[in-house]
Amino acid sequence: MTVSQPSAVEIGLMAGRAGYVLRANDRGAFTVASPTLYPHMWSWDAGFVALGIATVSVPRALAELRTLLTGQWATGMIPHILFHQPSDYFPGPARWRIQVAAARPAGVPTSGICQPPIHVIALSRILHDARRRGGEDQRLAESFVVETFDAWLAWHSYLATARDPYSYGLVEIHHGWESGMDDSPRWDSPYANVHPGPDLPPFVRADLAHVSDPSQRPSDVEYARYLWLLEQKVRTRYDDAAYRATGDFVVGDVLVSALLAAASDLLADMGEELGIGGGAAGGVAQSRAIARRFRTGVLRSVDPTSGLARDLDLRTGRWLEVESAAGFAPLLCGGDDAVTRRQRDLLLGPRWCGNSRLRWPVVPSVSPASPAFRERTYWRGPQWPVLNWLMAWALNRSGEPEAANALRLAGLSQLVDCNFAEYYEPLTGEVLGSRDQSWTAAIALDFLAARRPAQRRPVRWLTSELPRITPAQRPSGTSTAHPARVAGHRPGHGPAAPPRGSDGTGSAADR
Ligand code: 9WN
Repeated sequence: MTVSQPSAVEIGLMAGRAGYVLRANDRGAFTVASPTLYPHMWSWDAGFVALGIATVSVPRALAELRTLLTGQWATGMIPHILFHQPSDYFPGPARWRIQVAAARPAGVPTSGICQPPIHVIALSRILHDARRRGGEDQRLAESFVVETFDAWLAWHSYLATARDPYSYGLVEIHHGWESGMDDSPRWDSPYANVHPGPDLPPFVRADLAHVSDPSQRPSDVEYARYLWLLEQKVRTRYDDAAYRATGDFVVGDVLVSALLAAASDLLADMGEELGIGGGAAGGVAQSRAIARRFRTGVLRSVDPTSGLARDLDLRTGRWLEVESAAGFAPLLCGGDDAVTRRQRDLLLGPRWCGNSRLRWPVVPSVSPASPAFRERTYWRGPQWPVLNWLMAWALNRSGEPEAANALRLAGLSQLVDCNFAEYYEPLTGEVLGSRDQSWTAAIALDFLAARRPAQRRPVRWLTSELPRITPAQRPSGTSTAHPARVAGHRPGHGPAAPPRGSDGTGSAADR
């Protein structure tokens, strides 16, 4: 059976429906991550949400980031959740008990851990778009960067110091939630050393009430470990050094490190362009130094055999060898052309986006060829549209606009049913987890607004280039369209990397 290409009407509906989802999830100064499962502001969700909203309203996008910064701790940490309103979400403020922490923010209740530093990457894109539009949007975006430059630098410096005290060049995470990929098999080995004590306060999970099938979520055993680490953070009063001395889970995260490196370079670029953060000891120089250290750390983690970056268990000193999408960290931060080329080929090849079993040729959270792959379970295999966005962004950044565009188009095809799900079953395309997830709708808007070269395209223009969609390969079936075939890209024959544009995309501002 061949599924026909989305029509112009479907594409138009997607833009309208994505905007509607973000409007419905808008609570005034912030956007909930999803209407029922995640009724609060999440840190890395807010970054993606802001860049999607910016395609419609630059002031509202900037307001999202401004609200996020109201939760910033005195250490510079941006917490992973801001709890603006009561809800049944668990664990909520009563469990996080951040009143024990001297560095907590005044005003808004928050969690006590963080998430990947995507925010400056989003801000850089918003600035780039606002400049293209000029006028009031440009003025607002530029003054926002000037106003918040130090706050972003403090956030990055927190990660570079409190979370990398020995200058390994890998950001240390203290909880799987800090990776954004909660139950990824990346963390199976370190979590095996997390043993909830008998004094773990009892708990009732709220998340299972919001999904149709509990097996799509982490298990109760996993949840007990998550809550045990939370207790350990509370008992060390959210002091990073004290937690490091006693906590069960301390891991160097390659994806967080790569995002920090990329975001730090972009912050330095913006500082230079706007004439702020100057001088030898200024924010620009600090940002460049952070970028260099973490890029080096990420490149050092690459497994010569698999070509993928590896996390480092800092409790055991062991590299964690799992075929997860985080292994493409070097593609995000660059720094070694040979590694970048190898990663591009891997990403488009049969263990990843080019896998013939995939319903849509977009990056799965775990390779379908890996023994750890579980097609329906959360971060253990399903496709997360935000990961696909990151891969497309990274390909552009490394001078691969055709491959990036193929991921963008396949990603749009995946979203054409307008459910904007949290994640997708990679073999059947079934929607999983929450519906009307804000960051998924935001990604759709950003993908729809992508321009080439240097111009926004009318939405209907897209229909002619959407890939022909076929169902997943069944025993007797045909294979699905792959990025390489869709875009005419021949792995191993991509162009050499051009100089980077100011928003981190290719120099022709092409995505
Ligand atoms: C815990 C909000 C968040 C995302 C994470 C995703 C999930 C939370 C949860 O939802 O995590 O932070 O309760 O499962 O794993 O990446 O930011 O969308």
